[in-house]
Amino acid sequence: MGETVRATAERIGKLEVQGARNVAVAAIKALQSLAKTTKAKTRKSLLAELCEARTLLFNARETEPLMRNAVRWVINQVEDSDERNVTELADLVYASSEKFQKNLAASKERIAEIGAKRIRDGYTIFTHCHSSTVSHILARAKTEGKIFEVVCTETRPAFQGRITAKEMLSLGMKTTFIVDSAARSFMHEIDVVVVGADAVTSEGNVVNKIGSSTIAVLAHEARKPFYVVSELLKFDPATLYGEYERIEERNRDEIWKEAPLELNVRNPAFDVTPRDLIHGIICEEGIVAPQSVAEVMHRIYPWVFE
Ligand code: RUB
Repeated sequence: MGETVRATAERIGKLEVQGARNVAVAAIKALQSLAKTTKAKTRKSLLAELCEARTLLFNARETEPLMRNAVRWVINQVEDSDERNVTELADLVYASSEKFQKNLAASKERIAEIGAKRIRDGYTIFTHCHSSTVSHILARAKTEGKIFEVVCTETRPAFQGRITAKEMLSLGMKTTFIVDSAARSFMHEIDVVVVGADAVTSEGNVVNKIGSSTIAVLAHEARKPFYVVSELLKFDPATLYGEYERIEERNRDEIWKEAPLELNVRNPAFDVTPRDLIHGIICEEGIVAPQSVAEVMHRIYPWVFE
């Protein structure tokens, strides 16, 4: 087992790597370094190492179907191959990871191209947490010469909103930073809400950073469009077969280190935004209704259902 897989899983668990895309990329990069350093002598032992890596990575964070789909796909390439030579198989792991990352990068560009069209001159865009995909859309719109402002929440308890705020400032965007509980006070001043996604279920509901569903309700109340930006591979196939997407519950210390011990402190990392509150899902295939995501998945990524 390459130490890097263990180290990567730990970094993911500690939020040193955050955001679904970054988590997925870190995970398959760890498989690449496993492929480079493996001492496995047989196909069977390489597969055993890969399976151990899969368990470590899957357990790093619960609500990460993009990472699970990515790792599964890479390992499937080895399982489906008739190759017996370990060096060849290790090369296959490396090349497959590379291919997956290229596909992910292409999706990101396509999403940015599509999403940027929804941003008009003079808009104020509301976002929550830090989504590298949302940031990329905003950067693209800016490059296209659009003039707009961003309002972002700080995103308690881990303050990922600060990453977004700094990114927006570095792009030269006029940016307003608010506490999460101020969302309703600002909803009337904005034009559109755009958030990322960690998971999309078969029914078209979206799992994203805790507070996203509250913001969706507020957007609905204020009659502002609420868009979710998501690569299709954030779809969780297990939800099609009845599983609920598991919501990661993090350590209470993230909220209040010195909290009285008898106090029940809860720290769910994500919540579920029901599809009825979502205007559209901006993905690499276009802007789709949440209800259509499963169908689009079947068409574009049939292997996810295998
Ligand atoms: C991050 C978060 C992001 C999504 C999408 O949560 O909820 O909106 O992961 O990000 P955390 P991306 O900080 O707990 O990982 O678009 O980069 O995949």
